[in-house]
Amino acid sequence: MAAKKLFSLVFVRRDNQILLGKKKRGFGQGKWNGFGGKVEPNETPLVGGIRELREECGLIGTDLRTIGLLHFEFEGEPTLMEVHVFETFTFAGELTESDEMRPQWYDVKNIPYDKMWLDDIHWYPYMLRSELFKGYFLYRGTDFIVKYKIDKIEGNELKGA
Ligand code: 6U4
Repeated sequence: MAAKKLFSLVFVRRDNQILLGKKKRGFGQGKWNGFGGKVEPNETPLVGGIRELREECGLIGTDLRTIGLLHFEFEGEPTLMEVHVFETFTFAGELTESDEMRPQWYDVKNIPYDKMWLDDIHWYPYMLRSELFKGYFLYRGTDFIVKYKIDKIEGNELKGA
């Protein structure tokens, strides 16, 4: 089986808005996304998500809940990316721009899909409805999805993920 790399991805919500950040450097530079990154060896995805959210935009998520699980493969690359997706409707702290991310609130009806990862348009609708989901995407490069699958799931299917 391919080696697996763990990531977390956090979405902060308020009323009909969602907080996105424009990635200023590295993987996915220039794209709008949730906040997150690699899970450190001593962390759970939840702990990593809370840390990355704080590092990248200054907010402390106070009620993160697992909302989805994504797997990404890139043709010709041996590693499978496993991204644990969280939402929080409550938070503390002050929103600040970081070296990595420029945060901005978006109306949920006005998500900038044309400036995001190609897969986002497929699974954000589940996330925005707070429905648990599981997704798999096979990319060729970063601008073409060879195949994908998304399923709505029951909570217990995420246990042990
Ligand atoms: P460094 O550069 O070591 O600080 P780190 O912040 O740990 O990196 P980073 O920024 O590479 O990790 O993490 C990538 C982030 O992008 C994670 O939150 C997962 C997320 N992500 C990766 N592929 C994605 C995709 N296809 N669609 C998406 N989010 C993705 O919406």
